[in-house]
Amino acid sequence: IVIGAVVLGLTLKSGFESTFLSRCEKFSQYDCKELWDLFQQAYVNKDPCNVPVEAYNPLIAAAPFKPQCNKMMFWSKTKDVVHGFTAKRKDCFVTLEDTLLGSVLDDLTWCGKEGSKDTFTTGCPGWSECENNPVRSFWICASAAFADVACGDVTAMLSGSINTPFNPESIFASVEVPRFKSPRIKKLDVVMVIQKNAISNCNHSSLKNLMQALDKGITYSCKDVSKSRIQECGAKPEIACGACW
Ligand code: ZNA
Repeated sequence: IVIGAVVLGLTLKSGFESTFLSRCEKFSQYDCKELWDLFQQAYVNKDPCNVPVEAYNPLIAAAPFKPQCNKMMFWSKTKDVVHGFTAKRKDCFVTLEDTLLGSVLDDLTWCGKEGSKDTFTTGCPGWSECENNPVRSFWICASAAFADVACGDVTAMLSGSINTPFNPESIFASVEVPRFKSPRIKKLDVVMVIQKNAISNCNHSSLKNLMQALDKGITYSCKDVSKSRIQECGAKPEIACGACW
């Protein structure tokens, strides 16, 4: 069958391409085949340690993020809590992973190889193995574009279970916060996720750095909120978004 397909000039879809297209097709109004082609052009036939952030600009231009003022949610080291919440309360917040490109590529690994037209899902460089790897460059490019359209009051969920809740190395600190501009953004509401094992909270010194990094004119607030309260708000649609914490 494979030989027959090749003779006929057809190409078989890889599992990765099928996942990309089926996740994409949940969003109507986009040409998913065109997005797949633009996506591949960023990394296919390239050294997987030499894919710059800008390689994904054409893809993002074809499926731009739309501003959703007062609903945009950022996060760092709180992925599971955030998505557990936003999965149920789409009325309250949207994360990058709720957008077309974010949801299509969330939790996937991919890379190309010099001299090959294929997409690989194994043997790809790890997140910090080399800086310009295809996965890291995509998330930096997408995070920058998502932060560029943020407006009104934005929310960020940070973790009270780590030593440095606002870590300068994180994408949140290095890519997203520097793009928050007044007067487009009025306020940053930090939600510190507090679990039993908490070792930091809104008083942590790294949050002073966050305050200082904010564009003049953006108001800052921080609230310590237990993980159970966040989950309760996720489970009870009758709680108004503004009353969650
Ligand atoms: N959905 C994603 O996989 C993803 C999303 C990856 C990277 C960034 N984002 C954006 S940026 C997201 O929408 C948040 O608004 C921002 C979070 O980035 P962060 O501040 O760097 O937070 P984080 O928890 O350290 O990293 C976020 C995700 O990046 C993780 O869940 C991993 O998928 C990946 N990641 C980050 N650092 C590493 C890593 N994967 C492997 N090794 C690492 N050292």
